[in-house]
Amino acid sequence: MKNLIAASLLFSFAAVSQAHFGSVIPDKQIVEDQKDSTVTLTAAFNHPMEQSGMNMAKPKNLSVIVDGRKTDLTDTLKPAKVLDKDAWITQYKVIRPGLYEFVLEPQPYWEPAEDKFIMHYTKVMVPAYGVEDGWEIPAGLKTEIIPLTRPFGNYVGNIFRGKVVVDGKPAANVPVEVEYYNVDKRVKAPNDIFITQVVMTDDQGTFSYSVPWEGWWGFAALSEADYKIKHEGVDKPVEIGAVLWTEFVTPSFK
Ligand SMILES: [Cu+2]
Repeated sequence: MKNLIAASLLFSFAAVSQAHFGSVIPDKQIVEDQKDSTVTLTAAFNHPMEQSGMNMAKPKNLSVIVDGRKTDLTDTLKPAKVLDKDAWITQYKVIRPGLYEFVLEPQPYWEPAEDKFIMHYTKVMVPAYGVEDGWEIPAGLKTEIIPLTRPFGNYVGNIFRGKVVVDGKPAANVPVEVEYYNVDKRVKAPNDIFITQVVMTDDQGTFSYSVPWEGWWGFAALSEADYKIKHEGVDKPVEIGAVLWTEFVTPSFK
């Protein structure tokens, strides 16, 4: 009996510790060729390292920011399946040189296992035709990671640094969960503890993480919103996540 209770306790802890990530991942990290200038973006909500998903309701908003100008792409989203769950896809043709910053605001997601809503504001940046300026400029989201390391063109082993803000103010001492987008589950964690890597922001809201192998990595800085949302008539807390995706690459050697 005691063992059973212990086991079920363990079980519930394991469920709680699963890290959710909003994801917006482009099919290429850089646009450099006019003949291959359409970026396919996939928006989903999942556990990237474990490659298990949740259904994502149609996002409230997906926009692209170029030279400070924001264009709404929400109507271009089409339903798709990612890891057998509802996800969203769009294609965006990049014509001019510039830094293209894609930002997604989701609908609140009700997570019964955590008794709260989750909203991950997610962004990814794609430099096009040699222009990379502006990656350090905030997008003006409710919460976001402002990169202190350029969020593209990075080698494996580089340290990624970012500053987390909520309503434009530094988010001090909040956890930043880090996960690898584990395509085809090619990486196996030695223990569940390894699935999500965790760092904290300091009192300035900054964090750093050294990326150990190539691929797309998601950084999710988690705060609690200053408002509640009702679930079946009861006020529930809202986890707001600032998520940023960035790809790290191993160069080829002659
Ligand atoms: Cu989940």
